[in-house]
Amino acid sequence: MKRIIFEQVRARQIFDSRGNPTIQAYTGDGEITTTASVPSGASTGRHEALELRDGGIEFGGKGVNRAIENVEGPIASSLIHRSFADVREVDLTMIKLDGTPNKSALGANAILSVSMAAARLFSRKNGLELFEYISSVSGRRPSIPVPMLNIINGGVHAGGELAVQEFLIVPSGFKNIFDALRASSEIYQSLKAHLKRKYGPFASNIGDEGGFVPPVKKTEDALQSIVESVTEAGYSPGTDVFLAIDAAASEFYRDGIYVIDGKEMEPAELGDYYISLASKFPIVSIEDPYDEEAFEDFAILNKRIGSKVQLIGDDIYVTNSARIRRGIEMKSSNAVLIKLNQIGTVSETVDSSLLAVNAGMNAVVSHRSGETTDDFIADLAVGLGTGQIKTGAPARGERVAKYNRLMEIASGHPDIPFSSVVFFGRK
Ligand code: 2PG
Ligand code: MG
Repeated sequence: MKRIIFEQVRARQIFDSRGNPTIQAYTGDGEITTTASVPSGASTGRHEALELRDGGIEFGGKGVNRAIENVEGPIASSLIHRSFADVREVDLTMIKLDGTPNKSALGANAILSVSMAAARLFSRKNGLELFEYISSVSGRRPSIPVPMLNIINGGVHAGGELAVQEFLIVPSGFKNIFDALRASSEIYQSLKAHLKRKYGPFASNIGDEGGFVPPVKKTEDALQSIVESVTEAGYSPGTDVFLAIDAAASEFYRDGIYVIDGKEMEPAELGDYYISLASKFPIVSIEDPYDEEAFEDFAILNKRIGSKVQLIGDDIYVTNSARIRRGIEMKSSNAVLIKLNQIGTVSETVDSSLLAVNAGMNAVVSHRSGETTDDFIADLAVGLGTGQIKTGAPARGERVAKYNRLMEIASGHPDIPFSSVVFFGRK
């Protein structure tokens, strides 16, 4: 691999898919310039790395001028005119410069924008596609991930009444990404017609991740509509298309109680509820079933259904290796969600994924609810080769950018296998 002497480290403000400011960085060696943009979550975990915002009046306090100043000031000074072997060295330099455990001095958004742009610079400089470079950093064989598409939005991603944040389809029974995404698009369109028929024209309004926001209150009603629209689109629920949910349960948890579907539930009751849902519907994956501190409740549920259903930790782990390690020790889940901006550098994201997969867990690369059209995570998912990605509905520019990039990679590299991920009991 060629070393790079950094000659350019800049940043500017752009808008994310919710219309809030975010940061786009530029890195260059005087010959090539690469850019990258960072996303932003809404149901953020308490232990995520710090997203630096300006506060004050402009943009309701969400300005990113301080993050930009940190890129163009201290970060640029620590990188420019210096030679680096790989993105890992760049990341380490920024981590040391920041000096805090959660990147609160410089901002994880500032650091990540440079880390991602730098990964692209290394890939370009070495004549590699980004996924090939990520694969060289991770040491893993590339695969095209099975997509998980969020087609009904609830929780804090929507103005509806569903407590569960995401209702996803998982087209894992197809032979390639093209057929999987074709089915997803057809199901998305059939769900739109189905919801309009059932609930009227407003039912096809959409939420932050491009999924519909029908006027339903109950988890089961949303799942039922999806199952019916899978069939109406000509596919077979439980054979080629499966379901998944992200409960994002921290958002409906107060003082030991979960408020969901008009009921107040204790952790054990909620566990029974998830198990009954998984027996009624072809659910292969449940994310964040409990609050972000509930390692023990996660473990109890994992013991009950972990051999049949993928149980993903997102807010509980925040892509942080120390928290993932705790989850491994306590057997809290059998899968982790992987988000670049929860931890704040590309190499730490790779390391967290490796930690999880080496412990026998699944790792699912994920977008954020506030996204840009940057398609970095498509390459990340392919280069990590862990077999799954969730990046919203098959609609809206910032979501389809990732799916389109997956198809571009698959077209250009027909030798890369489509993942044959196993969802613990269901293939
Ligand atoms: C999640 C994500 C992405 P957010 O909870 O998994 O779907 O949402 O970016 O709002 O945290
Ligand atoms: Mg989540």
